Amino acid sequence: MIVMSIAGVDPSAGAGVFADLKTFQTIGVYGTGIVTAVTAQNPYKFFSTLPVPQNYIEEQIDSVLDEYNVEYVKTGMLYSPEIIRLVSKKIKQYNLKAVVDPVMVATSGGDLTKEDIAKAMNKYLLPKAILTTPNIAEAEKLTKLNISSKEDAIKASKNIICDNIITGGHLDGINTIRIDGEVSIIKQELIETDNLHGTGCNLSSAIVAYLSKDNDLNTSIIKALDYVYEGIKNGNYGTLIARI
Ligand code: PXL
Repeated sequence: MIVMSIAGVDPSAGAGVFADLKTFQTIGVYGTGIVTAVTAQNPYKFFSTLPVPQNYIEEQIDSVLDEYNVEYVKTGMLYSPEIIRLVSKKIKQYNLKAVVDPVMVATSGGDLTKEDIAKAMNKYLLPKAILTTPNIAEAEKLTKLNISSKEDAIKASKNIICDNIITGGHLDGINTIRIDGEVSIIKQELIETDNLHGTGCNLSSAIVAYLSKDNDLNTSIIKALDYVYEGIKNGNYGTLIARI
């Protein structure tokens, strides 16, 4: 049971590859981490981003997969359309089952993407994904629809290219899930907290960890929602005021 995160590094470790590795470890799978970009940030302030050259992202992926047998992978911060293209090429090459967290805007307002990357996500990555996990803002960018109600979220969920969960931290805790064309809703109580930095990252890595432990997609999503919810309650994340 070896899984992989392909994402950016947040040195304060509430989000990004470091956070993913902690989640993999906690759920009991062995995690590997491919770094697409290094950031300088803490939960309160985003300083800067240094993207890793494409050929070196590729070399990291090849070096791990040369030795390790990985079935499930999550992608997080990919930064540019070029990196999105590269990562989708590697997913195809190694026949990986990918959960895509379509990271676009940092909750702290930082530079997580070079430009509008929704187009590249839709064109290259989502057609190869087994699931994508946008929050409301990301789902709006992927679909070009406004989402301000449950009905809007259902419509957007049906419009996204692959199976998806639109997380409901900005929609009264209403998570909209579409698996094999079937839409379902899981409503969670919102918790009053300032510990939400990285919750999106941890949700997608938890889904991958549960999938790798032989849970089906629906069960993996439910378990991952519980895992993140408990983490928020226990204050496991960074301390930025935000919602997944
Ligand atoms: O949660 C989005 C995200 C993803 N990846 C990295 C981040 C953040 C948010 O800060 O830093 C590396």
